[in-house]
Amino acid sequence: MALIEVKVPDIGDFDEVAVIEVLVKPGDTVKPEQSLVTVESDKASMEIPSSAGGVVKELRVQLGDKVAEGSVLLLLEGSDSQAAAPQQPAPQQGAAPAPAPQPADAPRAGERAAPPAAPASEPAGVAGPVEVRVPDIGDFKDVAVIELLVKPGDTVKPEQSLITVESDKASMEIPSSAGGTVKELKVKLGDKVNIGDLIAVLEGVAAAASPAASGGPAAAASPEPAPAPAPAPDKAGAAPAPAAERISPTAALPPHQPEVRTGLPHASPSVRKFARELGVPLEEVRGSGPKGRITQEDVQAFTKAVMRGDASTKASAARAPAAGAGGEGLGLLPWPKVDFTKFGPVERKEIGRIRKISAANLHRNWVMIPHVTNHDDADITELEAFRVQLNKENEKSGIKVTMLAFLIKACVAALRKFPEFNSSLDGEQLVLKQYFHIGFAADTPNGLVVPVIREADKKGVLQISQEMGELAKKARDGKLSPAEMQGASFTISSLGGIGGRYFTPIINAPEVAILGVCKSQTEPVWDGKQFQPRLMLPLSLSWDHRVIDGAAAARFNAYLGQILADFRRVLL
Ligand code: CAO
Repeated sequence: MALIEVKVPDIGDFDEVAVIEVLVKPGDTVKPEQSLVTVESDKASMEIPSSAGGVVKELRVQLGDKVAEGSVLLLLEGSDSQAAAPQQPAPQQGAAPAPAPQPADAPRAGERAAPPAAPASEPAGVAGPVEVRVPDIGDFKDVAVIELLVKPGDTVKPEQSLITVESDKASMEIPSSAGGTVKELKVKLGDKVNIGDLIAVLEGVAAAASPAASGGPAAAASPEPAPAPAPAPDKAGAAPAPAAERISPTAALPPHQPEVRTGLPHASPSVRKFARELGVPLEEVRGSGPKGRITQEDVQAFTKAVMRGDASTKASAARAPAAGAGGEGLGLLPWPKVDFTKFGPVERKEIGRIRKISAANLHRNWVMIPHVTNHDDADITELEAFRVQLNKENEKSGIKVTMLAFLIKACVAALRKFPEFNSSLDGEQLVLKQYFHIGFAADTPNGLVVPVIREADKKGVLQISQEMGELAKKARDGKLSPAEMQGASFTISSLGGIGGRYFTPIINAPEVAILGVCKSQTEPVWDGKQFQPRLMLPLSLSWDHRVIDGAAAARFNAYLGQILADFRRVLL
């Protein structure tokens, strides 16, 4: 199957227009005439249809790209049956003129094409009242005035939009054919206008931007509208191609019925441009205009609401957890793309399923929870002696008690005393849990998992040790059930068997705190008279500052230290 390059057809004198919407993606099947992208100049937006049918193989443009006639939009794998007539080259200066736009070429639903300014009724350069009329707007009859963009007294420039009109299929801004001061507006909201209708009277006209002023066809002096759309001058001020040589984006294609497209937000090009400048997603703005049309005031109101915190955009709500891919969502630089092979040999490995899941969760938690970590030390000299003694006594039972089992019990006591550490945030409410299910982070060959000891408050250290051993084995064998990893109200992450001093554990949402533990060491501790060798356990408590304050965290750690120093306090 042949690959077809779909290019931007002749879009009149709109050169270098920005791509503001990409309506298809690789893999999509498109029909001939189906819109592929929306482009926009500062006056109009229009959809560029496909010249053929087929499957999109590769997109050659992205949002924000500037395109002009002939730019390749995408590669299509077409089938003969789907391929439309190949796009004709756009007529060149001096080539045989293409027919003037026919009804089938009128803007399609969703297109918002700005017609060229109608010639002013006074020659360019003549000061005095000038009548600005509705230019040729194709086959649009009786279109409603839905926006007045100027008022009497305003100074307008040639080509500045005066009003927006709308049919049931498209909206367009009508530009001024001259510059000057608006003396009188001859239309009001809701009026129905047609080609040649008077829109405004300008005075103090200094220069006209009609085709006549630009050296275009000599129709300027005529108060009658031009017989066919005459292009506005291009940015460089060069004479535009004669009207008869301009074709609409769809003119190179077989005639088609206008199709109604409901996906685009209902707004004029100037409002779209305004929204884009502010970064406002128009599809999330409620339009207060006729037929739900979005006005500039709607965009302003939306922006104010977001700034006040009364509303958020879908993108901003979704952004934080999703930002891992690039960082652009948080306004950060994109993640560096480096060809590491330039610096030495490398091997690429797929990231495992568990690591992917835990990475996404950890990232969300780190980004969304304002973490603070308090570090402290607990004197576990006596507790460790007891633990060693216990293990000796229980040697035959096969149950090995580690410090973690004591820590679970000690944490339950601290959670009872400081209930906000055993809670979750739910909107405006704090959910205080009356159960004590303690998760513990387990390192497995496949990545990090967090099995849960349920109702740790009702279990003794030996039972907790036994369950922990079983759950840790299941975790390493990849046999933990989802239920065995759910429902924790607080988590402990122990690196005690490995080493290190302190670290910042990431809170396991929707919990609000997590205790990190590192390897205990014998340290000289001053008892008021002399240094004593004491076994000190480093504790790192991370807590959610939306729920917990620093003083409470310091008290929690201090209390935990007291319990670990004298475990009889658990009974109190
Ligand atoms: N200080 C000194 N020694 C400690 C200790 C501490 N705080 N905690 C445990 N130890 C000792 C144990 O007593 C044991 O010693 P022996 O082999 O001499 O008996 C040894 O370290 C190994 O203990 P363990 O790690 O097997 O047992 P545990 O109950 O302490 O931990 C488990 C179990 C599953 C939590 C652990 O194996 C594990 O996976 N830890 C890693 C958790 C993790 O990855 N956390 C980071 C999360 S953030 O990425």
